[in-house]
Amino acid sequence: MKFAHFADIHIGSWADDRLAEASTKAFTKAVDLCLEEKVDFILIAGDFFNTSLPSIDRLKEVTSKLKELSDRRVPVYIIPGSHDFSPTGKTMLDVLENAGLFINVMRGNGGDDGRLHLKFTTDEKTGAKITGIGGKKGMLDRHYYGLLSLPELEAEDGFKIFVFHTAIEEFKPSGLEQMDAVPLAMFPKGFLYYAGGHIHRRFERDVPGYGKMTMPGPLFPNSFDELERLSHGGFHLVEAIDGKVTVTYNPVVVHNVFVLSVDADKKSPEDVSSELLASIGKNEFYNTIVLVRVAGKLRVGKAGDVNLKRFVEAAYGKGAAYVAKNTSKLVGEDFEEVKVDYQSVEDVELRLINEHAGQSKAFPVEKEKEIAHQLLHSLAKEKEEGETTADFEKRIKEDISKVLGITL
Ligand SMILES: [Mn+2]
Repeated sequence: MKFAHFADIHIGSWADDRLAEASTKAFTKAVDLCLEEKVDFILIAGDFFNTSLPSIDRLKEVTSKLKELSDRRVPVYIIPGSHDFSPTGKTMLDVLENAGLFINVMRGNGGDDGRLHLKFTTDEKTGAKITGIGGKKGMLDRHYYGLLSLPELEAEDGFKIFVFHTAIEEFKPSGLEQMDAVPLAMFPKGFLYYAGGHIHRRFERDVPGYGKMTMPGPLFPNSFDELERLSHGGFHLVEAIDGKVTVTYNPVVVHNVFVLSVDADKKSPEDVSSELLASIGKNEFYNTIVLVRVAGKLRVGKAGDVNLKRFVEAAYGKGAAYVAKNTSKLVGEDFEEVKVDYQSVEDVELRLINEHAGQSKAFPVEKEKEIAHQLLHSLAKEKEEGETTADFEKRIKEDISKVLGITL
Protein backbone atom coordinates (compact mmCIF):
# COMPACT_ATOMS: atom_id res chain seq x y z
CA MET A 1 0.00 0.00 0.00
CA LYS A 2 1.25 3.43 -0.91
CA PHE A 3 -0.44 6.71 -0.11
CA ALA A 4 0.29 10.43 0.12
CA HIS A 5 -0.25 12.65 3.14
CA PHE A 6 -0.77 16.38 2.51
CA ALA A 7 -1.51 19.02 5.12
CA ASP A 8 -1.95 22.78 5.33
CA ILE A 9 -2.38 23.45 1.63
CA HIS A 10 -4.00 26.84 2.30
CA ILE A 11 -5.28 27.39 -1.25
CA GLY A 12 -5.48 31.17 -1.72
CA SER A 13 -3.10 31.98 1.12
CA TRP A 14 -1.17 34.89 -0.39
CA ALA A 15 -3.17 38.07 -1.01
CA ASP A 16 -0.55 39.55 -3.34
CA ASP A 17 -1.32 38.80 -7.00
CA ARG A 18 2.23 37.65 -7.64
CA LEU A 19 1.92 34.75 -5.20
CA ALA A 20 -1.83 34.21 -5.35
CA GLU A 21 -1.43 31.08 -7.47
CA ALA A 22 1.55 29.62 -5.61
CA SER A 23 -0.35 27.34 -3.22
CA THR A 24 -2.59 26.11 -6.05
CA LYS A 25 0.49 25.40 -8.21
CA ALA A 26 2.01 23.49 -5.30
CA PHE A 27 -1.17 21.42 -5.04
CA THR A 28 -1.17 20.70 -8.78
CA LYS A 29 2.50 19.66 -8.68
CA ALA A 30 1.97 17.46 -5.64
CA VAL A 31 -1.00 15.71 -7.29
CA ASP A 32 1.04 15.10 -10.46
CA LEU A 33 3.82 13.58 -8.35
CA CYS A 34 1.27 11.32 -6.64
CA LEU A 35 -0.07 10.13 -9.99
CA GLU A 36 3.48 9.38 -11.14
CA GLU A 37 4.10 7.46 -7.92
CA LYS A 38 0.82 5.59 -8.47
CA VAL A 39 -0.41 6.16 -4.92
CA ASP A 40 -3.53 4.27 -3.82
CA PHE A 41 -5.09 7.33 -2.16
CA ILE A 42 -4.34 10.79 -0.79
CA LEU A 43 -4.96 12.09 2.74
CA ILE A 44 -5.43 15.80 3.43
CA ALA A 45 -4.96 16.57 7.13
CA GLY A 46 -6.81 19.89 7.27
CA ASP A 47 -6.53 23.48 6.06
CA PHE A 48 -7.11 22.60 2.42
CA PHE A 49 -8.35 26.16 1.86
CA ASN A 50 -7.09 29.30 3.49
CA THR A 51 -10.64 30.62 3.92
CA SER A 52 -14.08 29.01 4.02
CA LEU A 53 -15.03 30.74 0.76
CA PRO A 54 -12.13 30.53 -1.69
CA SER A 55 -12.17 32.55 -4.91
CA ILE A 56 -13.79 31.09 -8.04
CA ASP A 57 -10.46 31.12 -9.91
CA ARG A 58 -8.72 29.06 -7.25
CA LEU A 59 -11.70 26.71 -6.93
CA LYS A 60 -11.75 26.15 -10.67
CA GLU A 61 -8.13 24.97 -10.74
CA VAL A 62 -8.40 22.90 -7.59
CA THR A 63 -11.63 21.13 -8.60
CA SER A 64 -10.26 20.23 -12.03
CA LYS A 65 -7.26 18.60 -10.31
CA LEU A 66 -9.54 16.77 -7.88
CA LYS A 67 -11.65 15.63 -10.84
CA GLU A 68 -8.53 14.24 -12.49
CA LEU A 69 -7.82 12.19 -9.35
CA SER A 70 -11.40 11.01 -9.26
CA ASP A 71 -11.27 9.98 -12.96
CA ARG A 72 -8.08 8.03 -12.29
CA ARG A 73 -9.67 6.30 -9.30
CA VAL A 74 -7.40 7.84 -6.67
CA PRO A 75 -9.65 8.60 -3.68
CA VAL A 76 -8.97 11.66 -1.52
CA TYR A 77 -9.75 11.49 2.21
CA ILE A 78 -9.91 14.73 4.10
CA ILE A 79 -10.63 16.32 7.44
CA PRO A 80 -11.42 20.02 7.80
CA GLY A 81 -8.86 22.33 9.40
CA SER A 82 -9.27 25.49 11.44
CA HIS A 83 -9.08 27.62 8.28
CA ASP A 84 -11.76 25.73 6.38
CA PHE A 85 -14.70 26.97 8.45
CA SER A 86 -16.80 30.12 8.18
CA PRO A 87 -17.95 31.74 11.45
CA THR A 88 -21.18 29.74 11.25
CA GLY A 89 -19.38 26.45 10.70
CA LYS A 90 -20.12 26.15 6.98
CA THR A 91 -17.36 25.15 4.61
CA MET A 92 -16.70 24.80 0.90
CA LEU A 93 -15.48 21.29 1.68
CA ASP A 94 -19.12 20.15 2.00
CA VAL A 95 -19.83 21.34 -1.54
CA LEU A 96 -16.84 19.49 -2.99
CA GLU A 97 -17.68 16.38 -0.99
CA ASN A 98 -21.26 16.42 -2.29
CA ALA A 99 -19.80 16.59 -5.79
CA GLY A 100 -17.94 13.35 -5.01
CA LEU A 101 -14.47 14.89 -5.23
CA PHE A 102 -13.35 13.69 -1.81
CA ILE A 103 -14.59 12.09 1.38
CA ASN A 104 -14.60 13.75 4.78
CA VAL A 105 -13.47 10.97 7.13
CA MET A 106 -14.53 12.77 10.29
CA ARG A 107 -17.73 10.83 10.63
CA GLY A 108 -19.45 9.79 13.80
CA ASN A 109 -22.15 10.57 16.26
CA GLY A 110 -22.83 11.22 19.90
CA GLY A 111 -23.96 8.07 21.66
CA ASP A 112 -26.40 7.69 24.59
CA ASP A 113 -23.31 7.70 26.80
CA GLY A 114 -22.57 11.31 25.81
CA ARG A 115 -19.34 10.22 24.11
CA LEU A 116 -18.27 10.86 20.51
CA HIS A 117 -18.27 7.63 18.52
CA LEU A 118 -16.21 7.85 15.34
CA LYS A 119 -16.82 5.62 12.33
CA PHE A 120 -14.16 4.29 10.00
CA THR A 121 -14.17 4.94 6.28
CA THR A 122 -12.71 1.92 4.51
CA ASP A 123 -10.64 2.47 1.39
CA GLU A 124 -12.05 0.00 -1.11
CA LYS A 125 -8.85 -0.92 -2.91
CA THR A 126 -6.44 -1.28 0.02
CA GLY A 127 -8.81 -1.98 2.89
CA ALA A 128 -7.19 0.81 4.95
CA LYS A 129 -9.56 2.04 7.67
CA ILE A 130 -9.47 5.79 8.06
CA THR A 131 -10.98 8.12 10.65
CA GLY A 132 -10.02 11.35 12.33
CA ILE A 133 -10.88 14.64 13.98
CA GLY A 134 -10.77 17.97 12.17
CA GLY A 135 -9.40 21.19 13.56
CA LYS A 136 -11.56 24.08 14.65
CA LYS A 137 -10.70 27.65 15.51
CA GLY A 138 -10.04 28.40 19.17
CA MET A 139 -9.44 24.78 20.11
CA LEU A 140 -13.06 23.66 19.91
CA ASP A 141 -11.54 20.42 18.64
CA ARG A 142 -10.06 19.87 22.09
CA HIS A 143 -13.68 19.36 23.14
CA TYR A 144 -14.07 16.55 20.57
CA TYR A 145 -10.97 14.79 21.86
CA GLY A 146 -12.33 15.06 25.39
CA LEU A 147 -15.53 13.30 24.35
CA LEU A 148 -13.90 10.73 22.07
CA SER A 149 -14.76 7.12 22.87
CA LEU A 150 -11.47 5.25 22.47
CA PRO A 151 -12.23 1.53 23.13
CA GLU A 152 -14.01 0.69 19.86
CA LEU A 153 -11.40 2.60 17.82
CA GLU A 154 -8.61 0.69 19.53
CA ALA A 155 -10.40 -2.67 19.25
CA GLU A 156 -10.86 -2.41 15.47
CA ASP A 157 -8.39 -4.57 13.54
CA GLY A 158 -6.66 -3.92 10.23
CA PHE A 159 -4.52 -1.12 8.86
CA LYS A 160 -5.86 1.93 10.70
CA ILE A 161 -5.10 5.56 9.94
CA PHE A 162 -6.00 8.47 12.23
CA VAL A 163 -6.08 11.92 10.58
CA PHE A 164 -5.84 14.96 12.86
CA HIS A 165 -5.34 18.71 12.78
CA THR A 166 -3.89 19.84 16.08
CA ALA A 167 -0.64 20.17 18.00
CA ILE A 168 0.16 17.29 20.37
CA GLU A 169 1.12 18.50 23.84
CA GLU A 170 4.15 16.19 24.17
CA PHE A 171 5.57 17.00 20.73
CA LYS A 172 5.27 20.76 20.44
CA PRO A 173 8.27 22.13 18.55
CA SER A 174 10.59 24.62 20.20
CA GLY A 175 9.35 28.17 19.98
CA LEU A 176 5.71 27.04 19.98
CA GLU A 177 5.49 25.92 23.63
CA GLN A 178 2.58 28.33 24.23
CA MET A 179 0.46 26.79 21.49
CA ASP A 180 -2.85 25.13 22.38
CA ALA A 181 -2.48 21.38 22.10
CA VAL A 182 -4.12 18.04 22.80
CA PRO A 183 -2.33 15.58 25.14
CA LEU A 184 -1.20 12.33 23.54
CA ALA A 185 -3.36 10.33 26.00
CA MET A 186 -6.48 11.63 24.25
CA PHE A 187 -5.49 9.95 20.96
CA PRO A 188 -6.59 6.37 20.23
CA LYS A 189 -3.75 3.85 20.52
CA GLY A 190 -2.70 1.19 18.04
CA PHE A 191 -3.11 2.91 14.69
CA LEU A 192 -0.38 2.23 12.15
CA TYR A 193 -0.27 5.80 10.91
CA TYR A 194 -1.30 9.16 12.39
CA ALA A 195 -1.57 11.77 9.63
CA GLY A 196 -1.26 15.21 11.18
CA GLY A 197 -1.62 18.80 10.14
CA HIS A 198 -1.80 22.26 11.73
CA ILE A 199 1.80 22.89 12.74
CA HIS A 200 3.67 24.26 9.76
CA ARG A 201 6.80 22.22 10.42
CA ARG A 202 7.77 18.73 9.44
CA PHE A 203 7.53 16.10 12.14
CA GLU A 204 7.98 12.34 12.26
CA ARG A 205 8.11 10.01 15.23
CA ASP A 206 7.44 6.38 16.14
CA VAL A 207 5.40 6.62 19.30
CA PRO A 208 5.37 3.46 21.44
CA GLY A 209 1.85 2.11 21.98
CA TYR A 210 0.58 4.34 19.18
CA GLY A 211 2.35 4.14 15.83
CA LYS A 212 4.02 6.43 13.34
CA MET A 213 2.93 10.04 13.83
CA THR A 214 3.89 12.63 11.23
CA MET A 215 3.20 16.11 9.94
CA PRO A 216 4.60 17.09 6.54
CA GLY A 217 4.30 20.86 7.16
CA PRO A 218 2.63 23.13 4.60
CA LEU A 219 2.49 22.30 0.90
CA PHE A 220 3.61 25.86 0.22
CA PRO A 221 5.02 28.29 2.84
CA ASN A 222 2.37 30.73 4.06
CA SER A 223 4.32 33.68 5.39
CA PHE A 224 7.65 35.47 5.23
CA ASP A 225 8.89 33.44 8.19
CA GLU A 226 7.83 30.16 6.64
CA LEU A 227 9.45 31.05 3.32
CA GLU A 228 12.64 31.95 5.16
CA ARG A 229 12.62 28.86 7.38
CA LEU A 230 11.38 26.23 4.89
CA SER A 231 11.98 27.82 1.46
CA HIS A 232 9.50 25.29 0.02
CA GLY A 233 6.74 22.97 1.16
CA GLY A 234 6.16 19.30 0.59
CA PHE A 235 4.20 16.18 1.48
CA HIS A 236 4.75 12.68 2.81
CA LEU A 237 4.76 9.58 0.68
CA VAL A 238 3.93 6.63 2.89
CA GLU A 239 4.60 2.99 2.05
CA ALA A 240 3.29 0.16 4.17
CA ILE A 241 4.64 -3.33 3.61
CA ASP A 242 3.67 -6.10 6.08
CA GLY A 243 2.72 -3.57 8.72
CA LYS A 244 6.02 -1.72 8.40
CA VAL A 245 5.52 1.94 7.58
CA THR A 246 8.13 4.02 5.74
CA VAL A 247 7.78 7.76 5.23
CA THR A 248 9.57 9.85 2.60
CA TYR A 249 9.38 13.61 2.42
CA ASN A 250 8.71 14.93 -1.09
CA PRO A 251 9.65 18.56 -1.57
CA VAL A 252 7.38 20.59 -3.85
CA VAL A 253 9.28 23.51 -5.33
CA VAL A 254 7.20 26.20 -7.02
CA HIS A 255 9.70 29.06 -6.69
CA ASN A 256 13.31 29.30 -5.61
CA VAL A 257 13.91 31.41 -2.53
CA PHE A 258 16.81 33.83 -2.14
CA VAL A 259 17.32 35.19 1.37
CA LEU A 260 19.22 38.38 1.99
CA SER A 261 20.04 39.69 5.47
CA VAL A 262 21.45 43.14 6.03
CA ASP A 263 22.81 44.24 9.39
CA ALA A 264 21.93 47.91 9.87
CA ASP A 265 23.53 48.26 13.28
CA LYS A 266 25.40 51.57 13.77
CA LYS A 267 25.01 52.44 10.08
CA SER A 268 23.32 55.37 8.35
CA PRO A 269 20.15 54.83 6.25
CA GLU A 270 22.19 55.76 3.12
CA ASP A 271 24.82 53.11 3.89
CA VAL A 272 22.13 50.46 4.37
CA SER A 273 20.34 51.52 1.16
CA SER A 274 23.53 51.21 -0.91
CA GLU A 275 24.47 47.93 0.76
CA LEU A 276 21.05 46.55 -0.17
CA LEU A 277 21.39 47.57 -3.80
CA ALA A 278 24.96 46.25 -4.01
CA SER A 279 23.86 42.89 -2.61
CA ILE A 280 21.77 42.25 -5.71
CA GLY A 281 25.02 42.30 -7.67
CA LYS A 282 25.06 39.93 -10.59
CA ASN A 283 22.20 37.78 -9.29
CA GLU A 284 19.32 36.97 -11.61
CA PHE A 285 16.03 36.25 -9.89
CA TYR A 286 14.02 34.42 -12.53
CA ASN A 287 11.19 32.46 -10.80
CA THR A 288 12.72 33.41 -7.44
CA ILE A 289 11.15 34.84 -4.32
CA VAL A 290 13.54 37.38 -2.82
CA LEU A 291 13.34 37.82 0.94
CA VAL A 292 15.14 40.73 2.48
CA ARG A 293 15.48 41.15 6.22
CA VAL A 294 17.00 44.37 7.55
CA ALA A 295 17.67 44.47 11.28
CA GLY A 296 19.60 46.56 13.77
CA LYS A 297 19.67 50.04 15.30
CA LEU A 298 20.69 52.83 12.92
CA ARG A 299 23.40 55.30 13.97
CA VAL A 300 21.41 58.22 12.57
CA GLY A 301 17.92 58.78 11.17
CA LYS A 302 14.73 56.73 11.21
CA ALA A 303 13.93 53.21 10.03
CA GLY A 304 11.76 54.74 7.29
CA ASP A 305 14.77 56.52 5.81
CA VAL A 306 16.22 53.26 4.47
CA ASN A 307 15.36 53.15 0.78
CA LEU A 308 13.76 49.74 0.37
CA LYS A 309 11.68 50.83 -2.60
CA ARG A 310 14.75 51.12 -4.81
CA PHE A 311 15.91 47.67 -3.76
CA VAL A 312 12.48 46.14 -4.42
CA GLU A 313 12.31 47.74 -7.88
CA ALA A 314 15.82 46.56 -8.71
CA ALA A 315 15.00 43.00 -7.63
CA TYR A 316 11.86 42.96 -9.79
CA GLY A 317 14.04 44.36 -12.58
CA LYS A 318 16.14 41.21 -12.25
CA GLY A 319 13.08 39.05 -12.79
CA ALA A 320 12.04 38.30 -9.18
CA ALA A 321 8.71 36.50 -8.89
CA TYR A 322 8.01 38.22 -5.59
CA VAL A 323 9.96 40.43 -3.20
CA ALA A 324 9.11 40.43 0.50
CA LYS A 325 10.76 42.60 3.09
CA ASN A 326 10.89 42.34 6.84
CA THR A 327 12.05 45.35 8.83
CA SER A 328 10.37 44.48 12.12
CA LYS A 329 13.77 44.51 13.85
CA LEU A 330 15.06 47.67 12.17
CA VAL A 331 14.94 50.73 14.42
CA GLY A 332 16.01 54.34 14.21
CA GLU A 333 18.52 56.12 16.44
CA ASP A 334 15.83 57.43 18.84
CA PHE A 335 14.19 54.10 19.40
CA GLU A 336 13.88 52.83 22.95
CA GLU A 337 13.52 49.13 23.17
CA VAL A 338 10.37 47.69 24.76
CA LYS A 339 11.10 44.19 25.93
CA VAL A 340 7.86 42.24 25.61
CA ASP A 341 7.43 38.80 24.18
CA TYR A 342 4.47 39.08 21.82
CA GLN A 343 2.69 35.78 21.58
CA SER A 344 -0.60 36.71 20.03
CA VAL A 345 -2.62 39.40 18.30
CA GLU A 346 -4.26 40.12 21.67
CA ASP A 347 -0.85 40.81 23.24
CA VAL A 348 0.03 43.23 20.47
CA GLU A 349 -3.35 44.98 20.79
CA LEU A 350 -2.96 45.28 24.54
CA ARG A 351 0.52 46.72 24.20
CA LEU A 352 -0.61 49.29 21.63
CA ILE A 353 -3.59 50.29 23.74
CA ASN A 354 -1.42 50.75 26.82
CA GLU A 355 1.20 52.64 24.85
CA HIS A 356 -1.23 55.17 23.38
CA ALA A 357 -3.79 55.51 26.17
CA GLY A 358 -4.35 59.01 27.50
CA GLN A 359 -3.92 60.79 24.18
CA SER A 360 -7.60 61.41 23.43
CA LYS A 361 -8.44 63.09 26.77
CA ALA A 362 -12.07 62.09 26.15
CA PHE A 363 -12.06 59.58 29.01
CA PRO A 364 -9.94 58.87 32.07
CA VAL A 365 -6.95 56.71 31.05
CA GLU A 366 -8.19 53.44 32.55
CA LYS A 367 -11.66 53.92 31.07
CA GLU A 368 -10.12 54.69 27.68
CA LYS A 369 -8.11 51.46 27.78
CA GLU A 370 -11.24 49.47 28.55
CA ILE A 371 -13.24 51.18 25.80
CA ALA A 372 -10.48 50.69 23.21
CA HIS A 373 -10.38 47.02 24.07
CA GLN A 374 -14.15 46.61 23.77
CA LEU A 375 -14.23 48.56 20.49
CA LEU A 376 -11.60 46.27 18.97
CA HIS A 377 -13.66 43.30 20.07
CA SER A 378 -16.87 44.74 18.55
CA LEU A 379 -15.20 45.68 15.28
CA ALA A 380 -13.62 42.23 14.90
CA LYS A 381 -17.04 40.62 14.53
CA GLU A 382 -17.77 39.11 11.15
CA LYS A 383 -20.89 39.22 9.09
CA GLU A 384 -22.94 36.11 9.66
CA GLU A 385 -24.21 34.01 6.82
CA GLY A 386 -27.63 35.13 5.65
CA GLU A 387 -27.24 38.44 7.47
CA THR A 388 -27.77 41.42 5.17
CA THR A 389 -25.15 44.16 5.07
CA ALA A 390 -27.70 46.58 6.55
CA ASP A 391 -28.45 44.26 9.48
CA PHE A 392 -24.74 43.66 10.01
CA GLU A 393 -24.04 47.39 10.12
CA LYS A 394 -26.94 47.93 12.49
CA ARG A 395 -25.64 45.23 14.83
CA ILE A 396 -22.13 46.68 14.87
CA LYS A 397 -23.48 50.22 15.44
CA GLU A 398 -25.60 49.03 18.36
CA ASP A 399 -22.61 47.27 19.89
CA ILE A 400 -20.48 50.37 19.56
CA SER A 401 -23.17 52.67 20.98
CA LYS A 402 -23.29 50.41 24.02
CA VAL A 403 -19.51 50.51 24.45
CA LEU A 404 -19.31 54.29 24.10
CA GLY A 405 -22.53 54.92 26.02
CA ILE A 406 -23.91 57.16 23.29
CA THR A 407 -26.53 56.96 20.54
CA LEU A 408 -25.18 56.73 17.02
MN1 LIG B 1 -2.51 25.52 8.66
